Amino acid sequence: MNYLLDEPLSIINPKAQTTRQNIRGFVNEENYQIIFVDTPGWIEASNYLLQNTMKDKVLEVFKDSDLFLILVDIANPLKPDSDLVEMIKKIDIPKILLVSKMDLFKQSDFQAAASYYQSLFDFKHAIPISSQLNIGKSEIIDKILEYLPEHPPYFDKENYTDRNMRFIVSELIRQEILTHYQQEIPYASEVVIKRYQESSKGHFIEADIIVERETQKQIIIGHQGSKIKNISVNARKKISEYVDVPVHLYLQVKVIEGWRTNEEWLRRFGYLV
Ligand SMILES: Nc1nc2c(ncn2[C@@H]2O[C@H](COP(=O)(O)OP(=O)(O)OP(=O)(O)O)[C@@H](O)[C@H]2O)c(=O)[nH]1
Ligand SMILES: [Mg+2]
Repeated sequence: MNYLLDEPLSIINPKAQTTRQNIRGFVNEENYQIIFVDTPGWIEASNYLLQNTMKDKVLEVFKDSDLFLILVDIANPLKPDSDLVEMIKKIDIPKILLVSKMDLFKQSDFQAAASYYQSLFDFKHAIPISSQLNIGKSEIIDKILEYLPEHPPYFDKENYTDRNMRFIVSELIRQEILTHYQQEIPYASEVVIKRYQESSKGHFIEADIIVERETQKQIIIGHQGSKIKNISVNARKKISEYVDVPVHLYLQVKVIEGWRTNEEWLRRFGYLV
């Protein structure tokens, strides 16, 4: 979606399950507005409540979508299980297969991937793409326009998302956690913005990093606070680049045992309504 929007809206990381929520991004042109929804990746076997909410987010989006863009990564090809195939088949809107990371592959690999997926479920078109080499964007937009219904724009065409700065900032901090910690830490972490104040001197932001256990808190903080300092410096730089003004960022680490499996906490963090 970032590639299509030409904006760094969704955070990106090699680790799976980076995206946890549906994020709407708009491509606005004089004659049209395309609303994309970047969803979490599909988790075949979900193990805890947060993961269930991520699957629900994916399913929820089809209720009012006109097109289903299925992004597959041929560097890590997924052999979808039969439940996933059945689920895709049941989604009764036109589908387009996007085969990503074509900078790493040949045209024949694309054809092989497209025929493999065609043997599983039906799609109208398959398009090879690479955000790195800028391949596929105009073809995707052209195809989407063929299916886009006539309607006045749903959102203000001045904006490219309906997400607010608090959300974007919390995601930029989470991106640093995904980058700098391994194993369970990124999955056990949540970021909550406690204060977001804009002044002539810049943006003052206070945020909590929530983890599930005291041991995880110590790992996040690191020896004499070295790790959290590093996160803070990097996140501040990224946020400042994003908002284009100086940023003052204050991070605290808190433990909330089992937040990922607790309905009440997931509701407070915006994963459940
Ligand atoms: N080689 C190559 N890598 C890419 C390309 N597009 C994305 N990537 C890399 O693929 C990895 C995953 O990207 P994400 O955008 O986080 O993937 P996602 O599909 O949103 O995954 P989740 O949010 O984790 O479900 C990152 O390391 C990106 O840098 C591409 O065109 N070529
Ligand atoms: Mg993502």
